[in-house]
Amino acid sequence: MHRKPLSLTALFAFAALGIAADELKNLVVNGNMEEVADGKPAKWATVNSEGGKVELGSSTENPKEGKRCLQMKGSAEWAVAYSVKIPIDRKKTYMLTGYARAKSGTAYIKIDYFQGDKYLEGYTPSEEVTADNWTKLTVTSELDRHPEATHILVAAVAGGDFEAYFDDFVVTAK
Ligand SMILES: [Ca+2]
Repeated sequence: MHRKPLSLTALFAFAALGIAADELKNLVVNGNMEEVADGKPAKWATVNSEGGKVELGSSTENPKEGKRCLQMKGSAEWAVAYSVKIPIDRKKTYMLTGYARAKSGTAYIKIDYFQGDKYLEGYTPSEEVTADNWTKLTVTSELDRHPEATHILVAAVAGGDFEAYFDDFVVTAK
């Protein structure tokens, strides 16, 4: 049987798909919270305000996506679970989407700005969630406000007497 070689049009179509796939690649390590280490979402760590406490866990209770989500339980002015840092291309804009629900207390997500390992004391928050319904949250990077930033990370934030759940964090660059 005579087979035609791939047409140029088809090759261009494949190239365009390659570019689209790259742009849509999720830059958050374990953003879907499916990977677990020591009973917690792997590659996520916590910090909290002075005098507060937070327990980080991997929960199978009503995840938004897949089989697991990130759980934060505790009491604090604020408690943060943060991702591995993402090196940035300053010519691009970074879009974070993620889901949160708060059984108690408050929950939101944010982008933090870093110069190497140094926190630039700047962040961009999403809307706040105070209900136990999965809510899609969106944050767009503001690199022009942080001219020294070389990295970002994404974080889940809970406050008050909280039991909050987070899932499906995705960062894409455009
Ligand atoms: Ca998940």
